[in-house]
Amino acid sequence: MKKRNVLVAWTLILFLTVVVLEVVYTPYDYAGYQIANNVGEGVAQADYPPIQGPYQVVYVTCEQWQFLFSPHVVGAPTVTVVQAGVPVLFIVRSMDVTHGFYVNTEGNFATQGIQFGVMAVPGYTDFVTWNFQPTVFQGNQSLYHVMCSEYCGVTAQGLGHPWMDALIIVVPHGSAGVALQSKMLGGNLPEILNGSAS
Ligand SMILES: [Cu+2]
Repeated sequence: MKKRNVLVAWTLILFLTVVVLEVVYTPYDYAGYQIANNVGEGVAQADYPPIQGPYQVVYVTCEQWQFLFSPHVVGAPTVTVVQAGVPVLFIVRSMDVTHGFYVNTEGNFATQGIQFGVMAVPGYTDFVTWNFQPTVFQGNQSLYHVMCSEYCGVTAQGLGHPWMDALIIVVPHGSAGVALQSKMLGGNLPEILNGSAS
């Protein structure tokens, strides 16, 4: 092999390695990500921002490679439904390795309106509060996309960290919203917790 070809080959290998690492390790690299919304990498317990209750309590179990909600949509454990205007207390646990429970508005990452999240550290109970506002309803619901923001391993296509996602459906405040929420959740409404989580 000519010296030049060896150089070209190694340059290509280095370039591809950088690209692959960048794609795989992009927990906080999404376009539009705002550092001010970060609860802090490595934070085991966090509530950002500290919002007063009463809360709708949603449990999130993180595991390779999915987020499981309780309560959740009937037949869809990775989808939950919350009511706008009532703060949500997400209680987040990991069953295996460290994951990141990271929420943003659905759609284009460059135009996303909010991002918030919390680390899911094995052995800890982590929590984060958020008051979903009824701002972007399409029909009678708005959608928030959840993804894992901590590299947590990879396997074949269709599994692994890059495909670890979930969905939060926000319904309007009030009795009509609650009726819809109850219908989607099969009657299992989130428990309501009074007080402050901080
Ligand atoms: Cu993960």
